[in-house]
Amino acid sequence: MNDSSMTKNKKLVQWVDDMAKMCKPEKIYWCDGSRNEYDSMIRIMVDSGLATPLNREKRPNCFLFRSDPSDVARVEDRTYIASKSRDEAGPTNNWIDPDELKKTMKGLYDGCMKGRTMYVIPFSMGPVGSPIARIGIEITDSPYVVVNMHIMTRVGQKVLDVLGEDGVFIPCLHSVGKPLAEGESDGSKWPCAPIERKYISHFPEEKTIWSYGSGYGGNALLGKKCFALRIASVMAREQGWLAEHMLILGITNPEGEKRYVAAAFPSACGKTNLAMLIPTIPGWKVETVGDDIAWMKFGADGRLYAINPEAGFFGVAPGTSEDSNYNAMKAIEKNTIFTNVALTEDNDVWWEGIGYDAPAGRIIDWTGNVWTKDSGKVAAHANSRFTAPARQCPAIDPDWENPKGVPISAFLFGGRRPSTVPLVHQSFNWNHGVFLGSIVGSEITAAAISANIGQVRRDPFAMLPFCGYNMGDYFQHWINIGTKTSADKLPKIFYVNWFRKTADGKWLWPGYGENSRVLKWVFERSAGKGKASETAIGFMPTEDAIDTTGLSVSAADMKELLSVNKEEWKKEIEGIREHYKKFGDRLPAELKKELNALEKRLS
Ligand code: O2Y
Ligand code: MN
Repeated sequence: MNDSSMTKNKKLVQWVDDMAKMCKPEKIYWCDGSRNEYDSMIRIMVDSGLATPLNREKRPNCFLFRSDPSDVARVEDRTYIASKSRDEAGPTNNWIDPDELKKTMKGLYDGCMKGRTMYVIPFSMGPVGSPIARIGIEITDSPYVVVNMHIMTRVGQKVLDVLGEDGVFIPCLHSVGKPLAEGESDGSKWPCAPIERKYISHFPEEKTIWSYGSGYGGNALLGKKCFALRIASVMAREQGWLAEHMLILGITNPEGEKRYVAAAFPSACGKTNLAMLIPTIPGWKVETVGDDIAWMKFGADGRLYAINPEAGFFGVAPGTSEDSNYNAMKAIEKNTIFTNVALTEDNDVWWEGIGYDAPAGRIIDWTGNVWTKDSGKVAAHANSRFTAPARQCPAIDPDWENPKGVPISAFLFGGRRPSTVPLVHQSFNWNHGVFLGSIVGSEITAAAISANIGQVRRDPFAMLPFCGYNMGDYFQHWINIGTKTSADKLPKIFYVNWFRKTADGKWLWPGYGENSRVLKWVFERSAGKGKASETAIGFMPTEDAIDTTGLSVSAADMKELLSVNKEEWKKEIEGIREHYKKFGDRLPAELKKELNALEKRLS
């Protein structure tokens, strides 16, 4: 079958027809999501040389891809929010007039799929049929995107069945932007367009996504950042729910009581590691619901329930090891796609920070060249990735696919802050918690941007690259959510900082599994227990409130980790005022009030 007879949804059939007329593919193929389909798609790419099968004993059903060196990551400066007015996109987004952008992109899309197959991928973000889930249809000319979407989302006929004759879907159009001439083929070359012709475009009023020119990650797997965050954040605001850049984990105490926590950290702050953490405190267990995105709606009981809209992990490889993330290493032992990592002589994968030296024998780096340790280059690209089914994570939560979602007891916010921000503090109430989310940021440490070293790059709610509308209105939406239920039913809000350093630059906190000690306090506080004292910045654990049994952090360092330096916080206030200025009159009055109150408490 694998054609439009798979659906009776007239709007869908019409849209596919319209897009085919514009893109002019050689063939159209409707994806059924079957194992057979995945295997044959992989086979096509192995035969062309784009995919390398890995060692069958060590990594069954695993494949390696190498992208074009110009197409290795999300391209934020080519990502657009094309709302009707610039103001609606707000000061933190790239805005282009939607008519102008469509005109440019239609010119690029015209005939862009010549010589290629147009794949139609019906996908569900969230368990199929869940009241929190939503449906998207991605049209793409990339078989690499098809196989990744198989892992990252739920694909196929079952989705079309739920969509029915007049169900609503988010149209997601994607092309690698490399039409083929008569008789031409890609061979082993990764197809994409040059940077100035890449466009990752969002039309929030139409709830439509158009992506052109990149085949990589968040630029091309449109269910992830484009739909589940940028477009979903707009839908969530309109419909009274939350679409957040948050991991979701379940934590169980030795008595068997369980609570769920959702946590937002800027990209590259260790969300996947925290989501899969193995506690160092005896008797405690952490289980994973998701590592990147949470969709949350109020349940009939007035609590917020979260689903992970994704079905897989698109995790960064470098730095992932059995020490940093044992569960991730287990999850990627089979049925996994690797992109831009290094290849060992026995056809296994390797990357910097995998926990052991590169094995003897020939190593091929992510560019396809022979690599040696003394080359001065990395073998795996810094943004190389694994795409692995979430069900393969040994710590996957039994309720990770519960269509109702899981009830959230606590939100964590955090970033990389070598100074000022303590290991953990809790907001006084909801609005103060929204204030904490709005000031999330990481300190700039890279030598390359030395002029800004020590300055905080604000990434409110870790949503800076992912909020599909004016960030000031997004803050207001969070404030409004707090009025929809009673305070006791709202998640408690915390700010954590695993990255505090001594004056001479040494980490004060060991991180990884030891973060469970902080989660334990969060668990207790959200249960109305746990010892805390009131400080100028929020509730802080009393000296004996964090379980330090067996922890190799000195009492002095613990004191430093939990200290509040008023002078540093006064400087922080100046930075927050500067950050808030950007939002003009869209900044909620509630947040101005919180900032003034903090200033007063510090004086
Ligand atoms: O470069 C990309 O396309 C990947 S970025 C990414 C991937 C998984 C989870 N989060 C992110 C992110 O940038 O936040
Ligand atoms: Mn992310």
